[in-house]
Amino acid sequence: MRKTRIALLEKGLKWETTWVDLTKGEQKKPEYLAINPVGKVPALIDDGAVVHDSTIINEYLEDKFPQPALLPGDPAARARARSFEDYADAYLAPSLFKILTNLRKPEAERDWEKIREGEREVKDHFAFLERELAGRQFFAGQLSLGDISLVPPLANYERAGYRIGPEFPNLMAWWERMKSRPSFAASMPPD
Ligand SMILES: N[C@@H](CCC(=O)N[C@@H](CS)C(=O)NCC(=O)O)C(=O)O
Repeated sequence: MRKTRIALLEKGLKWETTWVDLTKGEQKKPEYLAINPVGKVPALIDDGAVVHDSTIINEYLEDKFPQPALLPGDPAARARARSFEDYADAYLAPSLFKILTNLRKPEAERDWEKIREGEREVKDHFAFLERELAGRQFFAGQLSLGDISLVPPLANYERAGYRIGPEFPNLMAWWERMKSRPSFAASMPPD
């Protein structure tokens, strides 16, 4: 998953990828279930340890390879960074899902009400993120796992033809900042 590739890249770590073809159901085959019994990607194998779930993998990377740090030192700032990780997964991603799953369907099968609902929700999320960035370069002051978690959903939003509007200048500037990092291009999915 891109979120994990960005964390690996930001930490300067090397890894080898084995792509699991979800369209062929490879994630439910015994060979993969032996690695991740939950049957979902991604999973990380490191030094004999198997870690799954992209959030947990990134926390593992932070614990095992603390430099460069992707969480601030102060407990309150760490909690703030993690809260944006949670926001990306629990709130932003489900709203985007309403849009993207429908846009992937043939035109006649699209549920436009769902798409519009998703679009409205995304705007509300952007308004929140805009406020949270006031006076900050990154959501928790320094680059963190919180910023990184927001990148894949926003990249998918852009790939679908949407743009963050000029009514969200802090978010736009932050997005350009994230896209200009080498980890953005280097983590691009293969398709
Ligand atoms: N919370 C998990 C979600 C994992 C997840 O849902 N992965 C999807 C791909 S993005 C998957 O494996 N889907 C295949 C399936 O559910 O069978 C994470 O962040 O790693």
